[in-house]
Amino acid sequence: MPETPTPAAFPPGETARAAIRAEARRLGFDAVGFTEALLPDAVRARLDGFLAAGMHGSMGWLAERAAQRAQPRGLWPEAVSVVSLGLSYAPGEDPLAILARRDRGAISVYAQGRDYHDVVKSRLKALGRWMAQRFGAELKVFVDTAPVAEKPLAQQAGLGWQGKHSNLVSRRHGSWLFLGEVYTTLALSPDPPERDHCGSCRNCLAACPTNAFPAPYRLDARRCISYLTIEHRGPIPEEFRAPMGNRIYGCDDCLAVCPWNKFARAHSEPGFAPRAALAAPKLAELAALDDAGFRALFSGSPVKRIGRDRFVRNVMIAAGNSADPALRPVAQALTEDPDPVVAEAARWAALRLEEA
Ligand code: B12
Ligand code: SF4
Ligand code: SF4
Repeated sequence: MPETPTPAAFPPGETARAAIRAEARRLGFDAVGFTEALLPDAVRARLDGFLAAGMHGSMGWLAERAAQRAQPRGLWPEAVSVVSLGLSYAPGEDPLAILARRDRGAISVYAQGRDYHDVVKSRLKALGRWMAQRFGAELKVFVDTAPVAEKPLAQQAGLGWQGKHSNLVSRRHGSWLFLGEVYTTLALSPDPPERDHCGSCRNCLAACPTNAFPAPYRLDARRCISYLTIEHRGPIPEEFRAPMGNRIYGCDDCLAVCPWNKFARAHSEPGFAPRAALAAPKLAELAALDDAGFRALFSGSPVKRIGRDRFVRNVMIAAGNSADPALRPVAQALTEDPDPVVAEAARWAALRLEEA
């Protein structure tokens, strides 16, 4: 375990904690907690187990920087404390209702508004600037993409616990928190970690359309629709195509069935308001997108990063599952697409629709 470095500013104590918490709230964060920049060896062991089993699929970047991910001081040796922050994106309406509208595409709640990376990052930077000015501390801010174990840190900082679906669940915000962190040289006394409140519930495990949970708390990402639609390049394996239904970007099923969501109030972040065009888009219109049309429709949205080809591949799987005869010529038209993966998915869809 790395040694504790000497903090730059010592000891700011409770006043600093209260001030940081107040500033984070003022900036719009819904959850704030503090923890030492040190994770138990169990986090590394679990990550190693996940990687050794190949459950990360093609996300090689998870393996490449495992030591930095599993231990904050592996990434930044000077880090003393971590401020863990949560921003709610709890939907105002049932996120699973769209699954019954087979001629429409289901885009995960988190991706229907502005890209959360931008929204969270700008607030983290504002908090970081304020902390640097106020306390003269050094700091670094992260959201999602850095090698940081965001969920174990958030649990340790008391924001919630890693539920059986493996995401962080909060007693106040349910499964709907985005996470971000400030690593700092400031010594801040830690909050008590949150304990597990899943009890005997198994809702999320039962709800998964692709049986992606080999055991409670363990996710085989290769089977997860979120991975298949966002991270996975190439053809989607046959066994997952029908269970995908009309999910074309991400998946909310295991999050949405969590009983702790009933305590969550709908978020009030204007940036996360669903864009009208992304709440229930018509598959026929999405299938017609070329590169320029795709970039224009998804400007400022996280969907943009998967590119037109991967996106239209997903749309073709949803079309094949739609049983909508009007989508047959749409699929047929894409069987000659210059992208071979799109063309193959379109042939599959056209055949399914013919059989239907
Ligand atoms: C890789 C990744 C993915 C992958 C893999 C998901 C996964 N569960 O790891 C894929 C693409 C599938 C994915 C999907 C989603 N993701 Co994602 N993802 C990440 C990322 C970048 C890294 C996560 C990671 O380290 N995974 C590696 C595995 C090994 O870690 P783990 O889940 O913690 O697994 C541990 C448990 O299995 C645990 N374990 C094993 N046995 C036991 C036993 C007990 C008792 C316990 C407690 C734990 C435990 O040990 C493992 C290793 O630590 C994080 C951001 C970050 N930097 O942390 C976002 C992040 C986890 N994702 C997020 C979101 C929102 C999603 C989606 C909901 C998006 C969507 N709607 O489609 C889905 C949810 C799918 C799911 N059920 O997890 C949010 C989650 C917020 C939250 N409240 O937790 C994060 C934190 C991004 C953010 N900054 O907000 N994601
Ligand atoms: S996001 Fe969907 S596919 Fe992935 S584990 Fe949850 S329910 Fe299963
Ligand atoms: S649905 Fe149930 S088992 Fe899954 S995370 Fe929520 S409380 Fe835990």
